[in-house]
Amino acid sequence: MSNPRRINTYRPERRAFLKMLALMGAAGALAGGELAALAADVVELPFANGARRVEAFPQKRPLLLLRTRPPLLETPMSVFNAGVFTANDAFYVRWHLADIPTEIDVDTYRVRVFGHVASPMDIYLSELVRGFAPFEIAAVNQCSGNSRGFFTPRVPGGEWGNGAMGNALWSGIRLKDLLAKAAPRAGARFVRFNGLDKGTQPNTPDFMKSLDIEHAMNGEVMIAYGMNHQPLPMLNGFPLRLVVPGWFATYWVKALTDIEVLEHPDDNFWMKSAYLVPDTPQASMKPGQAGVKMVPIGRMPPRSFITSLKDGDTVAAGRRVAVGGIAFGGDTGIARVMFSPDGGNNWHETDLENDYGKYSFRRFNTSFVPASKGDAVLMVQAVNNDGLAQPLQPNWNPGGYARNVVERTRIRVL
Ligand SMILES: Nc1nc2c(c(=O)[nH]1)N[C@H]1C(S)=C(S)[C@@H](COP(=O)(O)O)O[C@H]1N2
Ligand SMILES: [Mo]
Repeated sequence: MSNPRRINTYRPERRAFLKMLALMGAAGALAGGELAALAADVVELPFANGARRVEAFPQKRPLLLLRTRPPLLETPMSVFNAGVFTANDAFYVRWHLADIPTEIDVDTYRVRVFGHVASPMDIYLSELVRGFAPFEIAAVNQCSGNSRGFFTPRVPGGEWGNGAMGNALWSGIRLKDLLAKAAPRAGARFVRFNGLDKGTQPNTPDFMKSLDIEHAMNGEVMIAYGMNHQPLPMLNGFPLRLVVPGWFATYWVKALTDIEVLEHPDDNFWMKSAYLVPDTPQASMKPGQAGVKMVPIGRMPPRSFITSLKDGDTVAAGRRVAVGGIAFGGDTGIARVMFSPDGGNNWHETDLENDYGKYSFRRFNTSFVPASKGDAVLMVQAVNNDGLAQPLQPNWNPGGYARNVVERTRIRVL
């Protein structure tokens, strides 16, 4: 078993990070390697085989370890109670292929724009950072398989709890501006993205994702070099990653090096065979159901989570209890978050905090007075600005994707 702390060498990583910070023109001191110790070295997620060791990887505080190589690291739910933006060192990590970048030379790193364009180009980091108008957006990065561990019947894949998500302020440039410079030719239909990571076997399909050209050019899809005003952590795609606001993170290609304009649909493995969901409401089907049309996963539905209380917490009968949490609308903003203190019998609307834009987490607050002693089930339901509400029943699909059922927090009233 390899030592996870050794997958990355400390010095080159730090030097590259500082160079990138200088390139971004960021001022001020670095928040130096703060390791917020968690109480336990093992966390129990509430499903079968849910025990997770807690491990610190480079530039990361201890996170829930699902797999070492390539790393799958989950953010503990307590982090989401600390603020509306997820700290970079607590942000979850997901890679598919074992050969991930561990060192970057900021001076020689280049992005290639090629394919069905009039002016193919190779662009250095410094040109990309300085040569285009800066752009910023707050957006939730959520793995398609977030919460897969709760699927019943279970499905194969990374058995995440609810922590394969995070919210950051992304800074960089609009993809549209870079593509315009390369001048897509008539007939351009898709844009495919590839990063530095590779499989260890010659026949492992390289991880590539693509978007419709209209989507790629919508002025919101961006190439980010900053995450919460710091360079991206190496494990989150340093020095550049794609950000596709409102869409599942599978499209948010990390360590981005290749942007290829295509005239035809992309039939590479990661588009054609992986990350498909039923073309049904809530991407839901019955286990074993035949003849279901499958389509590439895309935009996110709304979700919400109580973060101020967790399963098993105790409160006092007759005393007002504050309840707070986070919600996001998916590909549009949050209209409201409803709260039920009694397993769904009564509901009331919560107060929403600051709005950081329609793709961001939004904090909500409310309170209730538990009348009687015993077990209580607290529920929250987000409704987005398209009128889409979280379902009361869980959806199911064989990939374990896009779970967004109304969550339940079970507490005890003493
Ligand atoms: N180059 C590259 N980019 C990638 C991936 C990958 O395996 N390789 N995985 C994608 C998936 S499925 C997810 S969920 C997100 C995870 O982003 P994070 O590790 O920054 O949290 O990265 C996406 N971008
Ligand atoms: Mo993912």
